[in-house]
Amino acid sequence: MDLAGEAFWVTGASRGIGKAIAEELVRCGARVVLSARSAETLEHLADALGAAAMAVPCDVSDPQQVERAYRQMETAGWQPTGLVNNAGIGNFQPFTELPLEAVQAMVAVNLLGAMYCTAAVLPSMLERKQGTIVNILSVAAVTPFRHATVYGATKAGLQMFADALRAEVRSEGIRVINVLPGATATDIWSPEVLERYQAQMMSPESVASAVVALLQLPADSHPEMLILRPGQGDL
Ligand code: NJP
Repeated sequence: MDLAGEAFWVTGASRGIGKAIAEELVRCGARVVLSARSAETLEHLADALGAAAMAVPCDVSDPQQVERAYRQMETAGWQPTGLVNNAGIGNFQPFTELPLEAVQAMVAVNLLGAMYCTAAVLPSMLERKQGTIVNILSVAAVTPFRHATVYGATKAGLQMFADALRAEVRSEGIRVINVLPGATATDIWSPEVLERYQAQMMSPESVASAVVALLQLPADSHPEMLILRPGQGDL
């Protein structure tokens, strides 16, 4: 699919995998709406990307903010033809040491946030009978890891949401694509973990190029799931 003329809403675009996806999309001719909570960082990135990018800050865990952000895009004539549900947080501790607030935050951002954004974009996609929703999940959705109980549960939950949604909307011309990356060198990891393992991790640019390659497949194909692990496998 030719990405020129497409406009993708990328959540969690201020850094890491989301930023790399936004940059790669622009490089391939698409426009991007950048969302995350850090407004200033987003503005800088939008400036760097030029006329192809617009910053719309929003906290995806707040349904009112998501709705407002979507209306802002529509009003500005940047109605997205694609959504990349990338915003995510991870708190990797033994379950018994995980504060309740951390549990709630992971569910609110990783699972509910993606559902709120999907709910915002779907009606107009259904009307146009065209659209693409990409979910950046995790290998933790399909592989159990110690200290990733709740994180893995949010990703597995979103995976089933997305799979069931695909069954509902694929006949309406909407593609739902799940990407399950393994360890990638971003700020989701603590500086200690990065220092020790970064050499064994993928770069955010590698993940981004895989995501955008899927988006460029012919419109008559529907990639459903990609598992992308580092060359040497999981850490
Ligand atoms: O993480 P990081 P990644 N509302 O921390 C934003 C998955 N993944 O790029 O709001 C809106 O560098 C945050 O911006 P800000 C992972 O689960 C990764 O690694 O300004 N946005 C930032 O832009 C996640 O789904 C690995 O703080 C919110 C971005 O999210 C995706 O990849 C492995 C937000 C996070 O950037 C990107 O993660 C894997 C909110 N409430 C899956 N909260 C990996 N890196 O190894 C945060 O299996 N953000």
